[in-house]
This record gives sequence, C-alpha cells and structure tokens, in this order.
Amino acid sequence: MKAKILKILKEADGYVSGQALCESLEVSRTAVWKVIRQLQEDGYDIEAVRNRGYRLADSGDVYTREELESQLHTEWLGKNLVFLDHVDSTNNRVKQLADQGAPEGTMVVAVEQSAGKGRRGRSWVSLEGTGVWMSFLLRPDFMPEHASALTLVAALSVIDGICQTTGIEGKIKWPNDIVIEGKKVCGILTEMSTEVESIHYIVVGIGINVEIKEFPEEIRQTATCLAFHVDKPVRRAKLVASVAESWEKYYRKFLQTLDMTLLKEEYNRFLVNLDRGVKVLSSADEYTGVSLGINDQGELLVKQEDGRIRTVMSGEVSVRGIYGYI
Ligand code: BT5
Repeated sequence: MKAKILKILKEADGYVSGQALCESLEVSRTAVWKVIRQLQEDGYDIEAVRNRGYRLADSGDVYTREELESQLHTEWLGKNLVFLDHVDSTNNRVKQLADQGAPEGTMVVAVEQSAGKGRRGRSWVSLEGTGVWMSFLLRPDFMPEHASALTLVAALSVIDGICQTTGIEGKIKWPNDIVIEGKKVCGILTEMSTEVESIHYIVVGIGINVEIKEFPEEIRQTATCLAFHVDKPVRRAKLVASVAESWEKYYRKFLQTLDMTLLKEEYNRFLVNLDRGVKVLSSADEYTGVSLGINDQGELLVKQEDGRIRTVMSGEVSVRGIYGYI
C-alpha cells in the first residue's frame, strides 16, 4: 500500500484528497494516514492540508526500497530487488543468492557495507548513507573469455547514470575507475563463478561515492564524491535507477558482438588517460608509453617510445599516470 500511495502522490498534479486515496485503495482514512506518517518518516516531504488532502512537495534523497522501485524503469535488471540497510558486501550477498538459484537481474542495494571489497583483496570504504553500493547478477551463456569486458560496460553505464542524475561528466580510468577532476568517485568489481568452459554466473558490483563528509586518511588524496561537484542534493535512488537503465542499454550492445566493438568509440571518448603518458605495472614487467585507448576486446593499447604497441589486459596489471594515480 505504501508503494501505491507513493505512486499516486507522485503522479498527482497538486493535492490528492484523503477520500480519493481511501476509495482507490479501498481502505479507511486511518489506514491512509498511517501510511502517510510512515512516508514522512522515510523522509518524504508530504504536506497535509485540511479540506484539500495530501501533496508530495519533494522526495529529496529518500533511499528506500519503495523509492527505488518507483524510480526504476528497467526491463529486467533489478526486477528482483533486495534492499538492505546493512550488509557485509553486496557482491557477497548476490553470490549467496546466485547459489540459491536467484534469477538473472537480481540486484542487491545496501545503505551500508561493513566489508566492501575492491579488487585483489583490497577493501572499499562504504560507510552508512555516503554512497551507492549495488551489485547485480548475470547468468550469460557466452564463454568466460568475454566476461572481462563487462567491467568496461559497467563503467560506461556509471558515466551515463551519473550524467543523467547530476549533469556531471565523469571520466574513465581504465579499466574500472570513474574519476572526476582526477579523483576516484567510483570503483567496479566484477566477479565470476565458472564451470568447465562455461559461466555459472557473474556478479557486477558498483560503488559510487555520493556524499562523504570526511574521507578516511587512506583515500583522502585520491577519492572524491559527487556532492563536491554539484549544488543540488544527489538522489541515490535516481542514481541507482539511471545506472541500471544505462546498463541494459550498453549490455544489449555488448551482447551483439560479445566484445567492445560497438562501445569502443564511446568508451575511448571518456578515457581520462587517452593520448597521455601511462606507466604499466605488472608482476613481470614495468614500462611507460602513451595510452591509445581500448581495442575491440577492451584491452588497453599502449605505444612505447620505440613505437611498439603493446596490449594490456585488465586483471593482470595496474595502469597509472607517469607521476601518480592518473
Ligand atoms: C575497486 O577496486 O575500485 C572496486 C570497488 C567496488 C566496490 C563495490 S561497492 C558494491 C560492491 N560490493 C562490494 O563489496 N564491492 C563492490 P580497486 O580497483 O581494487 O580499488 C580499491 C582501492 O580504491 C582501495 O585500495 C583504496 O585505495 C581505494 N578506495 C577504497 N574505498 C574507496 C572509496 N570509497 N572511494 C574511492 N577510493 C576508494
């Protein structure tokens, strides 16, 4: 009933009378009033005026399951939605659900993660209410070698989602960071469970810093959040919904070729280190060169001083600016 009342108030142009709500939901006035109170407690600014009824003034940054559902206009992603106040890691929770047979598109969104994960055992700072921590499940029938490009597909979705929600144009630091003015605002962690020659499932996890008042010491120099770059409040529900909608759009293109052929140009347009000096660090090797952008497979092309072009595969290396993070 909460979701229904919310929908009616959102779609209404002005006040909706208590009587009209009672009639369309076939419940008592007291029942309506109780739900209005709950919505106000969730953070909705609902005006109640005698003889006129209720009006939703502003939904602010309300971050609840109902708000997210009312914003989410996807075909399949997030139709099975799990919204949690606390979790260790949304990626871990999606994996558990996958093991229990959850369908493709299952999405877990949390207000706080106590053990957010980065790549290779690193941790991801995800304090309560400071960002969007979301993960979703894919059950594709393509071969495992195509999966590494999905991190790049997710990066494009985040760029698009951030732009639609805030107007900010982020940049991509290949393969999995989104940066604004040289600082990291989002990280992506794609994990895969494989069977022989096939994918059991894939989890795509996305963390976006929305409003962090004080960054922990270890990321103070390199991290940023969206709120630093816009005047208006950032709505997390809208951000999740926009990223999810963009994911469907880009993933559909990815599925046509199972690589980045149709997305390469757009990806390279957002690449922060395109045509700039980069340092490639792997366990076996370290070299510098100029980044030429990605190829169809999503590998980064780096031109060395001697003119040789090397392809860098994600997962095995770290690419940095010559003098620092970018
Ligand atoms: C990543 O790893 O950037 C992937 C982060 C993925 C986080 C999401 S949140 C939802 C889902 N559930 C999870 O448990 N994880 C995913 P990596 O490239 O390894 O970068 C990790 C490094 O980024 C850390 O070692 C820190 O230096 C830095 N870092 C940690 N937290 C950060 C934050 N909130 N903002 C910016 N930088 C951060």
